Amino acid sequence: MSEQEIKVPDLGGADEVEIIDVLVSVGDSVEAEDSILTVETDKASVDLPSPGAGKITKLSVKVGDKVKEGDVVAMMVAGGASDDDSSDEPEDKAESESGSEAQSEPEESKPAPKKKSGGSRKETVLVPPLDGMEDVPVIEINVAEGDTIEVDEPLVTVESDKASMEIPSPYAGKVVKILVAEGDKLSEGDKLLELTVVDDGNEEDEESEAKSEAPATDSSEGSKPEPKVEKQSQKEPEAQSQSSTYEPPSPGAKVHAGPAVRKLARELGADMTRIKGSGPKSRILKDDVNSYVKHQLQQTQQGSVGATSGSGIPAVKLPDFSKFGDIEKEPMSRMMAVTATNMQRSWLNVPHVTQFEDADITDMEAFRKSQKTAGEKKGVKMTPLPFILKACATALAELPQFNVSLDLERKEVVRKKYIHIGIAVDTPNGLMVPVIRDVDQKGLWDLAAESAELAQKARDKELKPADMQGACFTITSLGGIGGTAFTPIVNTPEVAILGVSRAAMKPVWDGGEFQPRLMLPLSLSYDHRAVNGADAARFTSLLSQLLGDIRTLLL
Ligand code: CAO
Repeated sequence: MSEQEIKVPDLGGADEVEIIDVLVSVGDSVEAEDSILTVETDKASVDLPSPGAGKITKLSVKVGDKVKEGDVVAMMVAGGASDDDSSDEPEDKAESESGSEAQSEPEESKPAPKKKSGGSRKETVLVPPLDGMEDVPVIEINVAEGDTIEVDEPLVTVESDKASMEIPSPYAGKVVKILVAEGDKLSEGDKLLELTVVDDGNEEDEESEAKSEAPATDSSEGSKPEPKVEKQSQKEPEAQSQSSTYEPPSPGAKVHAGPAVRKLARELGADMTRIKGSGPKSRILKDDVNSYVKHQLQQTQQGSVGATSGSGIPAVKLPDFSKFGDIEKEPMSRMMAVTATNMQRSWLNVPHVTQFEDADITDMEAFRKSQKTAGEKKGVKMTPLPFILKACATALAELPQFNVSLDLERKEVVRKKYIHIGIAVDTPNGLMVPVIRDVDQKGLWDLAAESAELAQKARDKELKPADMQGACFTITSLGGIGGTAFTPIVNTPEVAILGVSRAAMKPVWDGGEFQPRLMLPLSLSYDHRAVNGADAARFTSLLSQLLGDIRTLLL
């Protein structure tokens, strides 16, 4: 097939333009109009398209070169890209390789066989011309002994003062021995590695193809493929945009990485501008990409404690606190980490609104105190909590829109016919929420005994997972500690939570004069998707009414 020149087309009046990106490599199959390279004029960057379908046989330019209309930038052999692809289909080669691997040793010393059936031979890959450079250090070895590789797969990366290049394999085959190490200095003709090359029965075609791809190749002396100058594909931003967990790349951020690493990052949808390179001059290596992706996955699974929240929200950046004074670091307890994840999940998922109300518990407190002796006999302490539990159970029964969970995936509201209420317990190990079942069916003494028992179990780390499951609603009482109001976070998938603050004597206008009344501050946070504001006000008013006259709890 005859070679065709790919020339710079009319540049819309621009004289000389700089190549900012080379989008193909020797050996790549392209379709008509596929972008070959990107140039930048004063006004815009422009992609130069391929004049037809075929295979790139030569690249005469690199990033940074200046070109003008009519300059030849590459050569190609015409032909349908898909047809071409089928001739070097990796699967075909892999198949023939596995079928002939056992024969590789006896075939090794023989000249390359001219036969249609598969066979194998050993090749030594040599360093190709390096743009006139010598003694260029190897900064990365991209393959390992035993790897099965494809034609054009990068073998090693070398880096000069000006550019980094990957030396591609002229053959498909298996890496037998790597003859260089990182840091070695290479010049044209140096031995790179030994390969067992598999013949797939189409050797003549393959040879002529290999020659056009790598003119210096000589199977008896070793091969000299064209090195690939580092390039960045156009498709990268597209791959990155697939993941909403990444911040947009910082404009102008310079990324140092070879094509194989860029390819890997593209395949994994990793934003290279966010990856820290561990190679020389902060060059990004394959391991860096893999570690970054692993880290991102872990954060997503843990509910986002890292670079982003999993909702595209940038993480809080921590300063070096030790600059300001002595510090000490300790790992988070498991409970703290789990609570953090749950809180953040609820906070990010639920549109929260908090409704405030005061309940006049003067009479309730008088009654509660009157029960002190009875409580001592029973060995149970009656605090305000059982009254609040009972009042909440009544309110949940009367306003069942609070006793639901939302299944947004199925667009369903799950209505619960039972009333189980969680109570937040402050323990030395963190917050725990044991659940009291069927609160509506239990008396005040039972509720007092059960809440005290569960709170003790929580503090003694004796709660079982089942003790903390199944709540419809949660009460978090800070009344024993203090405060006038707070905005609790809904314990999803419940849709509401009642915060209780410390009761205080307040002057309350009775229509004729101010009366000293013991007022209990209530803070009801709710999921505004499930509950509307009017219902929330009804709920807290009802609570206030029930606690204001506890006889109504019996009705
Ligand atoms: N106003 C005034 N006094 C109150 C009160 C209120 N709202 N609630 C309780 N008290 C009093 C009690 O009557 C008791 O006083 P006496 O000893 O004089 O009788 C004292 O405060 C201590 O009560 P308690 O806290 O031991 O008992 P409780 O039934 O009220 O609460 C429990 C039990 C488990 C809810 C509570 O101990 C607890 O852990 N609270 C913290 C919950 C929490 O951390 N929530 C935050 C979650 S979000 O971070």
